[in-house]
Amino acid sequence: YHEPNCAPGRSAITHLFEWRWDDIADECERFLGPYGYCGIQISPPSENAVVSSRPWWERYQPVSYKLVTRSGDENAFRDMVSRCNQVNVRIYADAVVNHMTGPGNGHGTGGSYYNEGTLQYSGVPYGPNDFNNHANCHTSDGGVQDYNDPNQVRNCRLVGLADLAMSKDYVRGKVAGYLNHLIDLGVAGFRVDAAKHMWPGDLKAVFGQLKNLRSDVFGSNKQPFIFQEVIDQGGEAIKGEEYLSTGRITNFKFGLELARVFRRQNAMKWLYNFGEGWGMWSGNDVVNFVDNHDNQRGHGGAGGVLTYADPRNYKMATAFMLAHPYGFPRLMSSFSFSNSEQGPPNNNGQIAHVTVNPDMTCGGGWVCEHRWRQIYNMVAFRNIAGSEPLNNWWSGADYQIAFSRGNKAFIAFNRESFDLDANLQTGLPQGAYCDVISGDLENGRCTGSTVYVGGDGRASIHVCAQCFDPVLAIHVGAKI
Ligand code: AAO
Repeated sequence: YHEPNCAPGRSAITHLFEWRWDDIADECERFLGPYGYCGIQISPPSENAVVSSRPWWERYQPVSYKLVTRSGDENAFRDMVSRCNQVNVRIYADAVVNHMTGPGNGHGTGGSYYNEGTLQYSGVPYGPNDFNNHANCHTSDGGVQDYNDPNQVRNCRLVGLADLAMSKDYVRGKVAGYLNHLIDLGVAGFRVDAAKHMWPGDLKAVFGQLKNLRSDVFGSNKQPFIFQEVIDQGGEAIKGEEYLSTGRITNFKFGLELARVFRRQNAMKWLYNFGEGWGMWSGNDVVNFVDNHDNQRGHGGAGGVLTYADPRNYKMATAFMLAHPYGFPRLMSSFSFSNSEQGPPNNNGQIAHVTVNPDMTCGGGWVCEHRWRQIYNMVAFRNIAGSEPLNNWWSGADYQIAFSRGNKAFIAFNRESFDLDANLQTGLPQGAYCDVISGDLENGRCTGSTVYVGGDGRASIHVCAQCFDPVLAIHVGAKI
């Protein structure tokens, strides 16, 4: 479950938060395929409760496993997966299987009736016996109150959401059936929402029922990629390690640590042993990110991460994530928001199409961090760097660092108040290279600054303190 199943030479995914399936299909063909993205985390595809103000979070309240949401129906979903796979871009579905809805009743986005009061979810169907209750959750209100009590975390309600009894064979079968349906449609794996709120043994039992991925797309005997949302920033009873036999986990320490560094609260030079050396899990066990859809808006633990709202630091932290060999990276692609509940850009409740500007950025309220030059060019950098080790580490001052990835790629960062001017070993073959942070290589010409590497691999590196982006990155894929 640890293998992302990327097409060869691809190594990063992006979360297209709340995008429509038809827009994602277009984005695969016109951008993500050509620019080397491995894949996409999509918003939950299962039918959800309709909350009157249409907040983004209604999609985390499943009503059934029918594939009908504001992003599109099953036909649109099938079309998206097949068109994306065709251009070597994988789809990872956000699987919300810990719970169903919060308090209320009515019809979901696919028309299925539900009633949380009587615990009836006719579209699955689930009934009252399929949920945890006071027999195994012992808190006064039936909700998770103390994160230091694993029994509460797994058997009680997360923020009031009806908690499925995944110890039951029937529930396991329904969940596995849902995930297998997505596998049949061609997905490459799953983000498992609220994994910390499910017992590791129950997850093992469910994943044990999963099919292999479609062999016509992925080759034979490939298991789905599974990355589990487990928030472990240290200091709670439940540890990320408990979930490593059923896949990778989301590394919530990563973005917090990088935010501190790029905000100048912890010297950048200490990054020399970033990753396992900083007490994080092994690189093969994690999905890393600078921010996610929760913590960028103050939900789900951990304020204090960098987001698109602080673009200069955000691009630097993202460049570091993509340049560094540790772990598997996920990029956030947001819609802009002014309050933390607000749903995506929409027309009378229908999610609006993403608009693309002539300069490749997005409009209409879609931020599209994944289309920022400093970010998509670093995706290419990571693909080129491949499995090359981190070499030629250099730090000139507390907030000036540089390193190479073998002899394929080189990057330098400056977060001091004075310029970085140094003759550095880049590890690269002799030649002229386009700095892919300040520009693009287009028709053999660099629209940004050029770096000349000598026969000894050394180059004079200049990263001004006041630059628009105080980062410089070169690689053998952008040699002039
Ligand atoms: C909505 C309403 C609620 C209402 C509910 C039911 O907002 O008021 O009660 O419906 O009617 C999303 C939204 C929720 C929304 C929900 C359902 O964020 O607001 O509720 O949809 O519509 C915990 C879980 C984690 C979860 C996170 C939000 O462990 O799994 O809460 N994330 C996922 C999704 C998320 C989604 C759901 C789960 C539900 O990504 O989008 O919710 O499907 C500690 C714990 C964490 C815990 C946080 C927050 O964090 O460790 O496990 O996350 O608290 O409760 C320090 C610590 C850090 C700690 C943090 C905060 O930083 O280091 O560990 O402080 O105390």
